[in-house]
Amino acid sequence: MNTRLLTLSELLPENVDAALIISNENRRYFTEFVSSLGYLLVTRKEAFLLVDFRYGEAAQKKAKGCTVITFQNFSETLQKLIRENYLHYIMLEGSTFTLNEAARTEAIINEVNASAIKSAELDKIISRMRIVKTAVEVDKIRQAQRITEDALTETLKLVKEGVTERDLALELEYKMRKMGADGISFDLITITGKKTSMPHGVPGNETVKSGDFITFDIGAIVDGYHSDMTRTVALGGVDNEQMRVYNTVLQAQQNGLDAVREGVTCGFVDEAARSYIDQAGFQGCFGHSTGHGVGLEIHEAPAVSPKSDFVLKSGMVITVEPGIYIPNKFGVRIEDMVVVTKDGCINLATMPKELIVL
Ligand SMILES: [Mn+2]
Repeated sequence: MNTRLLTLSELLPENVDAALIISNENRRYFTEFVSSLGYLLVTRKEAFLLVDFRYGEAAQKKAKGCTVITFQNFSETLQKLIRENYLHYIMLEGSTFTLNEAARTEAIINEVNASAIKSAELDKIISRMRIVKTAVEVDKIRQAQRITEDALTETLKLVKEGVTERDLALELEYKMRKMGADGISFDLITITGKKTSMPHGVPGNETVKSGDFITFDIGAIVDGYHSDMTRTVALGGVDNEQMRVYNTVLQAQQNGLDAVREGVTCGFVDEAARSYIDQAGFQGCFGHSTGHGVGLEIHEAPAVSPKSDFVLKSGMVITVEPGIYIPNKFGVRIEDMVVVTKDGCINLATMPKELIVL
């Protein structure tokens, strides 16, 4: 077993003999092998990666720290492993098995007189491991962030009256992939005008117009690791109200960033950003959390949400992304991704945040 698998096997609760993992991200995290289907069985002594024929050869070559088994029949293979390794209690991942998969897997396990434990415990154990990033992981996130920024810098040159939101999203994706990204972190958000009041608006055929805000909430993936950044820019110019909202979000975001350090709660960071927005008279206009963890998934622990008592630790990667959204008018969001340190944070985003007017 490799270090991560050993750690997991040591963290298994006393009454548990093995963990059965099916999440793509978790299989990748523990074995470094990428596939869209597979099962990772981790006992106290050994780890087995079960894949079908499509992945057999590649898994033999690339999977780390585990014995690769290419199965013809998953049920028979799992039951054989349960008997040979004297497994009685097997924990399933609570958040990735569908109801159908859990029922089917439990039936397979029960047939050989073993029990499936269905709870959130295994997910919590793995989340606690993944939440603190190694230097290697941070480096991948940083590379993804570099690509995101370079692609946005290039794409901003194309912003002019008449360009559609869809075109901006496509240009960004093309550039990110050209620059070496595995893909995009999520469906890119490139929205303009009134649509910017919808935090997760979907790019359509609307065109960029002078006097409008344009929100870019974008990210790339490098070696499985995501980046996440939001910038709001304007075309032509902005009025006083737009400027006031922009500067309020900018200061709230700075207050959020200033609050980040090891030992503070996520609720403290959220409050630092949120209270500034509320005090500026925009109560009710910031209806989402201040941020979230980023890694092998675009949204992972910790949630930087109101009143959260979760305590930040060095090496966690989180976003700080407050916004103000005024329905039927416009919205502004500014988002950076940071690594938590002992006395503050390292901002992985280097792109300017003063309002860019194109
Ligand atoms: Mn985000």
